Formats: sequence, structure tokens, C-alpha cells
Amino acid sequence: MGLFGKLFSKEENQDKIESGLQKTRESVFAKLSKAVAGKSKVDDEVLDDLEEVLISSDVGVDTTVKIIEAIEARVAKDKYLGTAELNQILREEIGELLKGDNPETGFELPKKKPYVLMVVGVNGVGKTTTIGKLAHQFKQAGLSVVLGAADTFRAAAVDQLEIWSERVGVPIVKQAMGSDPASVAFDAVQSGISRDADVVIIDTAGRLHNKVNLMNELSKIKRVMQKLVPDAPHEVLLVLDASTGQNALEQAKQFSKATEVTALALTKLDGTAKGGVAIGISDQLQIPVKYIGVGEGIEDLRVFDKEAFVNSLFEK
Ligand SMILES: Nc1nc2c(ncn2[C@@H]2O[C@H](COP(=O)(O)OP(=O)(O)O)[C@@H](O)[C@H]2O)c(=O)[nH]1
Ligand SMILES: [Mg+2]
Repeated sequence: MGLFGKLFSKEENQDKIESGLQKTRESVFAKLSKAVAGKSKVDDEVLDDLEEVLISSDVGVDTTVKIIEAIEARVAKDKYLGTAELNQILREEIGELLKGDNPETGFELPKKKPYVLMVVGVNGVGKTTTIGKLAHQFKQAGLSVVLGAADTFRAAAVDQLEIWSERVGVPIVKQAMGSDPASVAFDAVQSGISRDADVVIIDTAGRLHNKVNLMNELSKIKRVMQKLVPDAPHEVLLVLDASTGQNALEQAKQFSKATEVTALALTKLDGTAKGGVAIGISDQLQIPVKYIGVGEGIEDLRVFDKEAFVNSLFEK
């Protein structure tokens, strides 16, 4: 489990994910109950309704089709499959779909310090908040952290990161608003080296409206950091806002065209009924969802445990 396994027990993680997914669970439940109302066995009509339930829960069309096909195959074997079992069956099939590639959620710290984590994503998805929460967890795990405020596009962005740096108690490297993000990133990595820090986290501005610009900016930041740490960044974490549903999936596709994204963080699961998007994203993209945001508090970031996630969707 790596670093974060030390911080959160499996039970504690499960509890937190469960409460974070309350809205999604209630919504999925309500729709499922409606779909099976007055029916005792899983027939074509129930399957049609189920398909609608999954799509309207933001699981996504392609992934929904996979799930429905798997359940159809079970119905073909057992014609009297009862609707009472539907919850359990769904859980099993979704679990099966997500199985196999559970991401290694811990951080492999490189032999040579510092570990450089670059955080990307569009405005408002929760990048800065996620950085603050991550910095806190790293610190709790006994690692030293430096933050780099390379989202120089808005003054508020730097201020926000600064608030988090004070809250967590880790140093921040910043420049004036409008300065070159790559230059801030360079300074931050350099400061990380001279402080002998374990981790450097770089905040960036993700302006998706111009893919070429975004691509150039992110490549430049990478190139400049590589002058100091040749294998930096060790991780490019794309932050996505779960409450935007299918839009989040779209952003993931766009960003992976602009830069090599190595991991995903899915935020704001606590405030949305669109939590099903995590299933679609995990299934559709070849990039692991590593973290989920389940609140605005400093402790409200969890490692994405697929089993806990599926349990949280269908239990209670
Ligand atoms: N409820 C909830 N709010 C979140 C979560 N993560 C971020 N936020 C809120 O989303 C808003 C935008 O976050 P911010 O970190 O500034 O986004 P950025 O523009 O990508 O850096 C802030 O009000 C955060 O408190 C989360 O997991 N749950
Ligand atoms: Mg920000």
C-alpha cells in the first residue's frame, strides 16, 4: 500500500469513501428500486432500465454496455435470476470490470531526492486543494515537502496555495503573478534540492481552451525541471472534478493528448450523485485513478481503493 497505507487503515478508508459517496449511492439506489419495482426476475425490460440507471449515473455509455452484456450473459445461464439479487450481481460485475489493474497507490520515492509531482487540470477542479491535502499527508508520513506556485495566471491561485502552505506548515516557492510558470517550477525544484526535501509539488494553470499553448507550457515546465532532476516529473497528476460527470472523462482525454498523464485524482465526490463516473474513467482510460477527494477538509483525500469504492456504491 505504500506511504498512505500507513496513514489510513482499510476500515477508516472504507468509512470515509462510504460517507463521501452517500449522494451517489442514494441516487443509484432510488433508480435501481424504480427499475425493478413490481418485477421478480431480471428480464429484458429490467435490463433496459438498468442500462438507463447506469448511464444516468454517469458510468458512461461504453462501460455501461460492458456491464449490461456481462449481466445478460448471466441471465442467459439463469433464466430465473431474481431482481432481489440485482444489487449483488451489479456489484460483482462492476468489481470484475475494475479488477486486475488496481493502481499501486503508494509513492515510490526515487533513489535520488526530490520526488517531483506535477499537478495539472482545468481551473476550479480542485488542484490546489488536492496539493494541500497531499502535502499534509506526506508530512504526516514524515516527509519534507516544498510547494511550487506555478499557476501564475491568477493572483488568487498563488494566494490559495500560500494559505495551504501555512496551514500544512511547508515552504512555498512563488513569484509575482504573470511570471513564467517554468521559472517558478525551476526555483521550486532547486529549493527542494537545497533544502534536501523529499517531495516537490508543482501547481499549474490548466487553460484547456488552447491545447497547443497548454501543451507548450507543460512541456516547458517539464524541460526546465529536468535540467535539475533528469527524471522529473515522477508523476503527472491530473485532477478531475467528479461533479462534472462525463465532462471529466472528456477532460482526461484532452489532457492526455497535451501531456503524459500518469495518475488521476477525482475530487468533489462528496457533493455529487455522479460518482459513477469513477467506474467509467477507471474502465476507459489507461491511467489509474489514485486519489479521490471526499470533502474540503485537510483529511478529505483518500487513496482510491476500487473494492472499497464498489462496496460503498452498493452497500447499506
Ligand atoms: N466538496 C469538495 N470540495 C472540494 C474538493 N476538492 C476541492 N474542493 C473545492 O473546490 C474549489 C476549487 O478548488 P481549487 O483547489 O481552488 O481548484 P483549482 O482551481 O483546480 O486549484 C474550492 O472551493 C475547494 O474547496 C472535494 O473533494 N470536495
Ligand atoms: Mg488553484
